Amino acid sequence: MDQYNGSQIVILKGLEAVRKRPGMYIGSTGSRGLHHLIWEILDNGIDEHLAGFCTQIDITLNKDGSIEIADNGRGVPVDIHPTEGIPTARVVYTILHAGGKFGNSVYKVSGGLHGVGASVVNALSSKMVVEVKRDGNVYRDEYEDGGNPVTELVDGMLPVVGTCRKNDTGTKVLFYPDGTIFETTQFKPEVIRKKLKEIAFLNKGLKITFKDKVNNTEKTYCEEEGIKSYVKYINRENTTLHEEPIYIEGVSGDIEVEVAFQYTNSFTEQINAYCNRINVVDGGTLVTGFKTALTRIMNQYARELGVLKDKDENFDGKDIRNGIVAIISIKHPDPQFEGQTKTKLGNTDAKVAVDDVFSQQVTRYLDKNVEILKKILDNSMKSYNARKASDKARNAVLKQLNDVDTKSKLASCSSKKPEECEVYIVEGDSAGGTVKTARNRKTQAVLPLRGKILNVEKATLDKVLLNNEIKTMIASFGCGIGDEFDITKLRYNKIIILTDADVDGAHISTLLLTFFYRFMPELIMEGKVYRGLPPLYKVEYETTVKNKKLKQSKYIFNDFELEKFRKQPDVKILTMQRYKGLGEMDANQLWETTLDPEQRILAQITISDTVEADEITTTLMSSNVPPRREFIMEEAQYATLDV
Ligand code: 28F
Repeated sequence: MDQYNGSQIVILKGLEAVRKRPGMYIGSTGSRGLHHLIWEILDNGIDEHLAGFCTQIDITLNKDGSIEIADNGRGVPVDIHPTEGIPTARVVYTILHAGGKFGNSVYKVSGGLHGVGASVVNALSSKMVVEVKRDGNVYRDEYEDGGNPVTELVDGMLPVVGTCRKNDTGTKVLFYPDGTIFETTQFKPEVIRKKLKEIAFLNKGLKITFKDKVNNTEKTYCEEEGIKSYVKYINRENTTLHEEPIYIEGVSGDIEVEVAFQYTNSFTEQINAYCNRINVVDGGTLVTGFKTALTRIMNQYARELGVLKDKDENFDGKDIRNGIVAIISIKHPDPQFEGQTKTKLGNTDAKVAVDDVFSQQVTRYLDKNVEILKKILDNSMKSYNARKASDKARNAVLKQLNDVDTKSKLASCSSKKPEECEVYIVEGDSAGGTVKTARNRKTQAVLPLRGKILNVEKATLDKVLLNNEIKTMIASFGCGIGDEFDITKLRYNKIIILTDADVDGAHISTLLLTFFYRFMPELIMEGKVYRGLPPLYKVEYETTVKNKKLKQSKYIFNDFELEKFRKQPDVKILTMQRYKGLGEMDANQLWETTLDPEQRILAQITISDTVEADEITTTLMSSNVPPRREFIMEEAQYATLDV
């Protein structure tokens, strides 16, 4: 390659680093990481929209597995880059962190916090083609095997492969994810559709068309009402207290603020916050600004209207947000993202700006719409009263917890050292019985669960506390629940969920995980929760070792493993037993496969980033069953194996 000069070598070294440690750049090489490639390229088109130059983005999933993304923005510049000496477009696609996202003033506000750049996508693609329409020309550049340019430059410029009208501009990127890097290269249309929907809500007026050539479908996403439609969409199956979401927009200093919210009759609050279109899952200053303003304003109204009589009486912020669904979206010229996962906004001026814009506009709206105001205050009053009542009830139940008789159900272990103790939560009394026989009595406790535990998704804490299975669990763990939760008091180092590998088992573990996630999230955060993986098969087989035929047996944990085993040369399967449930194993088999710390397989339940956690809970909270099952199956992918 004639352009393979010194700087090109440096460039390829950069991309090489991406190929060596893809996880560092896109999180994983699984399905999530794969889709990240699309989001990266998409982000650049959205940035061009944010800058005011792009109205339409087309995404095509091709039959050959490639993805094509095209926008009608200005087109990536193709001039010779002043310092790199090659076309700017090639710089963008081959130099790590190029693209003008960090500290570059090309884009006033950039959505690309996570945007590690188009070059990363190139590095992880077996082939990539970029086409730029600018100044009436169509320019093209092509790369292979992780970003190696294969297009010969003409007088240092990208070749012109066609012409177009002068005002017809844009960027088109086609790429094939590299099958030697990703565990799967199959894009999931439903994942893409879900993301495009969110993008459409957050980018009012942007038209995004998704063409799925594999399934022959096409859909255009465009939300003229932006985040207001987002709130409507979230509440599409909820009972709302007022017809239309309240929508507020304005500017304070150089910060643009948009808020949409609507009350429902549920007992939860959901506030999704975005800064420059980035979902700040941990909230931060923009959420604080919204909450402070809402609480202050509603308490003022409550007093004015005589809803609150006593001068010193106030609604709690929680009362006022009871049942609220809100989207906050701001645009900030210099966002500071904080926290371990960089998902919390730190700028103090964002708090002031949201408070400022929100309080001005919302009072104007509520002064005119007193009916709605009254409904909100009435709702706050209900929550206020319920909270007072349930505080009492909860304290009573919490006190009672100390007296819960765990003996009748829990088979405890003799050791009192939490670091060596584990508790198996087992589906059903009969399997529970076998586990009790098989276990190591010193360190392994067993808690059989009879039937299904309460579905906690919509229940309040005091309801949850009335459920016997749950009460026993809390009492056995010893660390309390909710606000009173104290992980240092946990009696076990591992909590191991053991269910049959069928749908019922999956459902039970979903319910358990929902319960942990909602009321004892630290258990999961601290990596205390595991799922035991009992084997599916036991095979007896014949194999040849040093010219001698040997009979051996082996446990196999899934169908994939079985297929692999079958294909092995030199192995002749003699008998095969399929375990339909834990109940079919005797104590010895159960010990060998599922209990013995030396041999068992445990999947640690991890919620590594809060985004995932949030999505999972939402999925879990939805009332249709299929997505939940999918969660259980999918989630095993993320689980780390600890053999
Ligand atoms: C399918 C994905 O990537 N669209 C893009 C632009 C437009 C400009 C640009 C992109 C300039 C200095 C890098 C054009 N004219 N869609 C896309 N559209 N990048 S990516 O500039 C890149 C920066 O360093 C653009 C004037 N300014 C910017």
